[in-house]
Amino acid sequence: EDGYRLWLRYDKIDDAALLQQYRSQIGSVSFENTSPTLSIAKKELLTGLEGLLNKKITGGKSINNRIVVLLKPKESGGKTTADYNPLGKEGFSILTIDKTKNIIVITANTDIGCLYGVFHFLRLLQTHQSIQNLNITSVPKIQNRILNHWDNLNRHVERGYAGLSIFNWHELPGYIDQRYIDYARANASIGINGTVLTNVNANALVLTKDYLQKVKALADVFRPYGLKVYLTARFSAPIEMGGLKTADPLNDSVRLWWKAKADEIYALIPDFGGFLVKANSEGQPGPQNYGRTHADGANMLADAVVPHGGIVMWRAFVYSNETPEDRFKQAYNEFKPLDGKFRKNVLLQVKNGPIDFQPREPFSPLFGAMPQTPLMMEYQITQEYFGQGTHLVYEAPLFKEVLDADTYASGKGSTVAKVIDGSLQNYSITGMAGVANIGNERNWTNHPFGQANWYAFGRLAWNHDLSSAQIADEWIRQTFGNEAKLVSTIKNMMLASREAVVNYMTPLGLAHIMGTGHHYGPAPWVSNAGRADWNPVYYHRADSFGIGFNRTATGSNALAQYAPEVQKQWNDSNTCDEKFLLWFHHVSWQHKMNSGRNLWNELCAKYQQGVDTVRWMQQQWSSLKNFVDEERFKQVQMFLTVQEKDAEWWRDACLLYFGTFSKMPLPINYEKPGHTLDYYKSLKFPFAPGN
Ligand code: BDP
Repeated sequence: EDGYRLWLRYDKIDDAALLQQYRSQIGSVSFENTSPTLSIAKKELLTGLEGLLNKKITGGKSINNRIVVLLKPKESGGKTTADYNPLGKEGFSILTIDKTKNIIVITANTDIGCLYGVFHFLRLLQTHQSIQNLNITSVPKIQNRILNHWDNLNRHVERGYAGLSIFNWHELPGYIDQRYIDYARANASIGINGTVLTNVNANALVLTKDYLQKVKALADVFRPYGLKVYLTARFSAPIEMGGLKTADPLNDSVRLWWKAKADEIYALIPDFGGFLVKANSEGQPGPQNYGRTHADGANMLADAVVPHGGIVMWRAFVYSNETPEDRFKQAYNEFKPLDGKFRKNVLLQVKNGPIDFQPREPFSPLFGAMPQTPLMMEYQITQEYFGQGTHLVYEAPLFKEVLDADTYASGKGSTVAKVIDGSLQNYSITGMAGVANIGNERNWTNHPFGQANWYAFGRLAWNHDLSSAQIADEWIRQTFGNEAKLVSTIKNMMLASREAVVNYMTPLGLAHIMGTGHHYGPAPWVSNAGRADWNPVYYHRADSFGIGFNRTATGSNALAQYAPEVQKQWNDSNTCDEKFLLWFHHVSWQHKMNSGRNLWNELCAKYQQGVDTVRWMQQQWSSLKNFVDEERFKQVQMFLTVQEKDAEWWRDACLLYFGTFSKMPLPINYEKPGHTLDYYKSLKFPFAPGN
């Protein structure tokens, strides 16, 4: 059990009674239409059923106990009572149409809808659901559900912790690795319909003729799985590849160059998705190099792809070293004035929080603030700031926390989810992106539980109403098994894990106090990074009075970027949710917390709580020895030991350091740090995966 199969394990159902029941309910399958996608659906359904039921499934003529997969019949008066209108291009229905004969229909307007329906049906069996009287309709809430690979052409993955890139550019287009097919299949099973193949820190080489042939080979593999390919566009490509003197987006030759490039791409890949762009951010070139705005840059690319139906995802992760302005405020300041200035096929891709994928951030103030520009969400699935490939952290609670946050953009209930699914501000296109955590490790994600984050991202992009617990439940049943103890134990671990990591790394609203470059361990003392806003001391601002970043009106006033109701929620240090306290306030070490403790003691308690939760997870996992196969049991066990050590390291290094400001001792009975502060400061990580 090496993890390669992900959640698509179709082993025989081990509940004898249920197996018997399913077997009697499912005898044959029939596909009423044909297409490359429907052949895949058929193969998947047969493989799945034969594995799960451990019996041969026929395509035979028997009418009873049949599963029928069919496209919307062209003629009226077709075979189902399905209502096709709401299903759109990707939705599906699964209906029991004849209770006596026991006929189940999986149907959609499109073949990809049918494939999604087949995966959903198999999931019902994998998770031991009843398949009697089915009446399911499922339609994605977000149109573009996209993985962002930060993969370089030399196969190094920026912030990747699961081996090399799965895309082997050297061998493409001649050699099609089976992994490409399994990757597409896994994505289709959770409704992911797009993939950006290349790093946002882009290399223009991918836009050359030879590389486009390789991209085409991948697109051809992915197409029947409903997975479109996208590329990152390096803004200076017209200079680097095209021999032009400028990349000014208002220059005619530049515009023509991009137009011709888009035409060339679409001639090879007619359903190419479009471009993702990081511009004028962390050293990447962009329109501002020529005195133009982000809208000018995005619109130029949008014009190039629009004749072919393509989109541009323009990143809002932009901040400048030159301005003394709080980094928190910069994306909003930059983009809010551009609302309404983008072409219709541009989405602004906004990271969930205002800074950078920290274990906990308040939602980005851009959400809700740009009613005339479709904003899409960018999450980071890869665990750059979450213990990387070694910590067990289930990210769905983070994803949900942001989706459920209320922007109050149009009064109460204006959640971030409603902003990005377009329902609040009538966006015509919608999207959600996740920075992939996938590599060529045998089990795809290195940590066996990393798979859950890929899974959760896809499921939430399809339906953000699902709860973290529901998604965990599904994933565990498909990935490990259905025994009640197994499911409940793992679920509890997963649901506690994100708060644990917040506690042992950055409790009470701390952020960005990790080591420079590699971003793995704690380094709150760092003050000499290349830019002020890359320094941990910039973020925590600890001094003899207290700790935290004052973002109220007496400080940077970043809070003013939120709706008044949100400001009200956070702008008083006595009533601010303690989860976000140090995000918005510089608070005295003596500040009285809800627990009755002062801030210093609360900080100590939180760090300890983080460590304790990891130890609790270790115990929980140990209790599953007889429920989990040996291989994965050991892997997770070893990783939990690493995680425990790392949690202690974070706790000890941070508290020793912050204690030099608070001048208060660790509470009595507190575990003594293993080493001195100097020791933690001296640690070096020459082989840690950097960027
Ligand atoms: C940061 C990463 C860096 C990325 C950057 C981005 O450390 O490697 O290039 O985000 O999102 O979190 O562009």
